[in-house]
Amino acid sequence: MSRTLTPEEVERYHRDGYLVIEDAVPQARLQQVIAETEQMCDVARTLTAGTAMLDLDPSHTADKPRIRRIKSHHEHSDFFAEFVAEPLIMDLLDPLMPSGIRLHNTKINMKSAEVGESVEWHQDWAFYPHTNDDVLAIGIYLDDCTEENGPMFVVPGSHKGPTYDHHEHGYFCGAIDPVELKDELPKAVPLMGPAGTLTIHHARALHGSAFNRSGRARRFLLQAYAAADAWPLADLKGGLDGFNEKIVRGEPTLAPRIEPAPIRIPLPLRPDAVVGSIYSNQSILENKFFDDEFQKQAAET
Ligand SMILES: O=C(O)CCC(=O)C(=O)O
Repeated sequence: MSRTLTPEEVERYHRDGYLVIEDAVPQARLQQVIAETEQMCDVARTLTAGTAMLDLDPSHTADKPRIRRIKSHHEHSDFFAEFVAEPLIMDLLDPLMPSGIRLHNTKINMKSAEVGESVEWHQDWAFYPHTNDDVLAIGIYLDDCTEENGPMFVVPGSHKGPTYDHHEHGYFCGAIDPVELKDELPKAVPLMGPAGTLTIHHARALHGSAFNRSGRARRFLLQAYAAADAWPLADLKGGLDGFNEKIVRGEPTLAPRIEPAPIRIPLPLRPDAVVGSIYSNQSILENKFFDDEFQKQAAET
């Protein structure tokens, strides 16, 4: 049984730039999502290098498979091709995107037990600016998520602030120098909950997440959506037909809505940038917040 957001939740989303909805995904549906995710990971036992679907952790071996991310899960699975238009997700998002909803991208961040990779602070908006900022991502925790296994943190209200520089050495790296964020990061809150918890975060919201050094995995399915009348400024992957095929609710439009929001262009790319790997692309950031040395220096200053 699906539901839409309450007026109170809509107000909170607009104020804070994020929501956490526990028990949003019924257990039976969640188990299907988990089973499909695990099936997609089976192939990792035969791999020594990443593929278009799987981003592997540097510690991966065939005996001990360690996957960092399933990239674009909807492109590799019939189940997920349908799940991007899951009514329970669409009904929740309806009041936030009344002009219709277009899928932007999908991924499942796996955060394996003991080695789960951190994600440095960033704004999704810096990767894909649009003509208006009705752009967001839903996340579904596939495992119980607590302080110990690397929850995603969000800075409340940051979706109304600046769009930060996500470049290092002149190249787009998809991460912000934490020195720029020293007044913002103390306000960050962890988004946690039992498996089946659904999160929504605004594309301009500052967010990131720490390593998972615990003994429990923290798998997090993410699906990003834009309002049907928000057009990307940087590229139109797949031409007009491909773009329109991504409408998951409502109708396509040739009349983009333009509303001012601060933007930056996610270019130039580093010559060796890895498509779909935020981990690899963020690696050139000199000051890493989710790094013991940086934390130590920050505490001393
Ligand atoms: O997995 C996480 O906690 C952070 C996800 C994220 O921000 C991303 O993959 O862009």
